[in-house]
Parts: sequence; C-alpha cells; structure tokens
Amino acid sequence: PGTKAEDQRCGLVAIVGKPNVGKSTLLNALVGQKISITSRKAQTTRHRITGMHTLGNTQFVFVDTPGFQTLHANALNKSLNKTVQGAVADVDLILFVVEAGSFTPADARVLALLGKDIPTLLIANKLDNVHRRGDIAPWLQTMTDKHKFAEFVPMSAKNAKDIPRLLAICEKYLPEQAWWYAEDELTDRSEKFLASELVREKLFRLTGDELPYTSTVIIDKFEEEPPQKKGQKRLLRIAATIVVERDTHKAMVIGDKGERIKRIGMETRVELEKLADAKVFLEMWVKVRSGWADDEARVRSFGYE
Ligand code: GDP
Ligand code: K
Ligand code: MG
Repeated sequence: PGTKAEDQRCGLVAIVGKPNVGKSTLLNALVGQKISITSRKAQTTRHRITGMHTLGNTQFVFVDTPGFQTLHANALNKSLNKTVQGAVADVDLILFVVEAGSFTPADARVLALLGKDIPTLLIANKLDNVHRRGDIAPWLQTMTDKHKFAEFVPMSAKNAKDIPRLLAICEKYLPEQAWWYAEDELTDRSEKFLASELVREKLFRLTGDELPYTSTVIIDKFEEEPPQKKGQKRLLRIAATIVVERDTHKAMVIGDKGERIKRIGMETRVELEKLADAKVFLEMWVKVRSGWADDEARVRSFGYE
C-alpha cells in the first residue's frame, strides 16, 4: 500500500553547517547506513554526497555537504565552498546544524550564505554533550533573532531514538511527487567512490592530528569479478594510492614496519566487504606529491570540481 505514484512524496533535504558539527553522522543516521565518512578532523567530507531513505509514501533525498571553510582561501577550499553553494540552491528543506548551546562566528558565516526562501530547521546537535538542559530553552530563544527558522530540533545524531522524530518533521516539507530513486537505493555514489572515502576515513582516524587534511586517496584499479561458484560472493579487486605532501607524512602513513598502512587497509577491507556485500582484495600505495592543495589544475585532476 502507498506506493502508487500519485500518493508519493519526495524531496531534497540539504544538511549544512560549519565543520565538525556532525553533518555526516546525521546523514548516515537518517539513511540508516554509513555512506558518508566521519571523523574528528574538520574537512573530512570533500564531496557532495546524496543519501536516500524511503519510508511509507515518502522518499527523503538527503545531501551532505563539506563544511563551509572561510579561513584558508586555497584552491581546495574555494572548490569546497562552490560545492556547498550549489547544493543548497534547489532544495525543499535545509537542516542547518550547530552544536546545541553554541553559535560561533563560523556558524554565522554559514547561515549568512543560506537563502531566506527555503524552509530551514535549526538542528541543535550533540545534545548529549549539554549537561545543563535548562540552558537550552533560553539559548533557542536567542536563536530566533539569527534567522527565520521553521522549527528548532534539539537532538543527537548519535541517539537512534531522535532519528524517526526528525524524519517525521522533515516529511511535512516535502512536496507530493513521484519518487526519483528505487525504494531500496541508499546513495547515488558508486562502490569505487565509497572505497576511496573509506580509505580516507581510516587514514584520518589512524593518523590522528599530525597528518594535514590535504592528503587524498586515488583509486588506481577497481575491478569486479562474478562469484566462481553458487553461494560465493563477487570479488572486488582494488588498488588505492594515498597521496601526501611530504616524505615525513609518507613515513607517518606507512608506520613502523608498515603497521599503520596495513591497519588502514585491513579496516577499509572489513568495512567495504560489509557495505558492498562482496569479497575485497585491497592493495595500498603511498606517494608524495608536494603542494597539490594550492595547485588548481591538480585539484581538478583529482576530481574536486
Ligand atoms: P561534519 O564535519 O559536520 O560532517 O561532522 P562529522 O559527522 O564528521 O562529526 C564530527 C564529530 O562529531 C565526530 O567525532 C562525530 O562522532 C561527532 N558527533 C556527531 N554527532 C554527534 C552527537 O550527536 N553527539 C556527540 N557527542 N558527538 C557527535
Ligand atoms: K568531520
Ligand atoms: Mg562531514
């Protein structure tokens, strides 16, 4: 019941906010599967990523965006900002994410880029970090001066119970129209893309704060082999290169006796096997290419448009 085209609802919901407020964590929770990588590092998300969730009559199409970055105007950051502004142009609803109880100049700069005509929810995320809950109501009151928000949603992206409530709120803002994607589709991104993102996530998580965010990942080979026998899984043969800026960074990624790169490869493989429901062979390389984040032509050739 409820899948006839004339009963369907479908629309685009953009998730925006400064770096590290939990946008990608929220997208994954809303979709119900990890399709956007997350970490403590700002600028983990570099691409616009679409994730779908179809529930009852409604298909939500969420767009995760790289955090707006206004401090360093290098070529990579300019390209990230353009991606974000493109993402909010044509949506039905905007989720403007901040950390509950906080509104910094960086939050204000992002808010200033949003149009006034698109309904916008204030997502006060990481409520679990707020110990004095009584402070939240007066803080929300101050937020009414900042923008004409359609609704306030204090919540935690990490709390599974908050997600159905947010979906129910979002649903009201989506127009009646036929779905754009199949009911079981979760993302418009390819397995090859997810593979490169997973390597980047493990890289960031396992190297800590020493490695600059400018390091990147290139997939040199992505081949798929069908199952050899019935009941077996298909095989993905992948070769990935981590590109860093300096020899010292290369040593950091490789680690003592290759321990770290091995671990990056192993964790990526385990997660990708689950995500893709396939067997994965993963080869990993590390290369030094200095200064690429400042070189526009090279930024383009790595795929950040
Ligand atoms: P993004 O840069 O806005 O995409 O942020 P991420 O989704 O990568 O999250 C940044 C950090 O905040 C990660 O360490 C997340 O685990 C953490 N985080 C996200 N949502 C919550 C939340 O609801 N509560 C808490 N305590 N941490 C969160
Ligand atoms: K992040
Ligand atoms: Mg992100």
